[in-house]
Amino acid sequence: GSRSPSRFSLTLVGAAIALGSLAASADVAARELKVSTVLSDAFPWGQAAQKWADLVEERSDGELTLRVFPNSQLVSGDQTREFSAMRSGLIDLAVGSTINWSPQVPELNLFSLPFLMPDESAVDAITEGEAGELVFQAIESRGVVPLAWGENGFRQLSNSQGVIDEPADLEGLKIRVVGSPLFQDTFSALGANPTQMSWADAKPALTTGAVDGQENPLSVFDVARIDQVGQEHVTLWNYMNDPLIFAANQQVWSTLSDDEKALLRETAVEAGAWEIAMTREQESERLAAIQERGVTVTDLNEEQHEAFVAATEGVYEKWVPRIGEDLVEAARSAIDAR
Ligand code: X2X
Repeated sequence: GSRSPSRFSLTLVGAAIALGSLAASADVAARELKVSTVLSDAFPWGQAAQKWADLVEERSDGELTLRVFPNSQLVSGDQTREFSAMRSGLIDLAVGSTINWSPQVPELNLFSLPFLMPDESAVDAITEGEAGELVFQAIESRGVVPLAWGENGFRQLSNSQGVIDEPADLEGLKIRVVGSPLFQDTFSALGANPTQMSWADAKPALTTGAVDGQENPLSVFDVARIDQVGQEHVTLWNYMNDPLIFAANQQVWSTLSDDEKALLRETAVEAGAWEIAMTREQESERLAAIQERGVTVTDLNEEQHEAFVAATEGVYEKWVPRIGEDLVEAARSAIDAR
């Protein structure tokens, strides 16, 4: 069949429209957004950000590019300034830790309440329910748009001095802690001598023996080879879990089209789910690798666990009011109902 004139002109009109919209998108094209992370893509955390960038790259036809800046470099290594920097526009996007953002968003201390979340399903019950919604509202009310959850993981205790299976073993030990003053209180309650410092300063401090111990997820211990700086003892106490949050600066967010917003959100959710699953699956291999390198790994029995819980109860008295009774209650009922 021969092409009818009317169909031909329709095709031309279509082509013109297509060209027009191409030209229009070329005007705002190749927009690059900066993503901040504390850890590089040697770690699941950095891989979460890279996955986000890869998915956006794949699906935005090159209109939107995410460029990942690891090692807290956008805040000169001071990870507790990441949230402020994102709020002020120095950072467009971040995949950040609840601990590091808690100085600006006190509600995020929820996840640091000692022994609140016994297992992974407790974490999910919070992040996927009403409590998670309240946490996202708290972030939003402080000028940042939360998009999705990831996971740094359950934080375990390591030290260079000996096996720790009761609070008394922590007596006088110098422990490197992060971010929120809540950590100061938890480790003081346990009789330790906590010192707050950035991740950038942590390994040197462990190397010189300026501190005796630290706490981080097994993935961080494993990848950063914390065993090589004298940390020969690990206690698996699951005392808190550090979720990651994908988020955007509000100003940047408001300039995006609805399609771009949907794309960023959908890819963040996907990258987060991917990273959470991967981190959890790798946990047993990590443990085996650490043990193979000669690290003593200590599990707590029920009685030992209870002793740590009892010793840190005071942290709740001080911090629940700051976090918000309603939020803590929502988290508790989600955990009970899981
Ligand atoms: O500083 C840490 O310990 C780290 C890397 O786990 C966080 O950023 C919370």
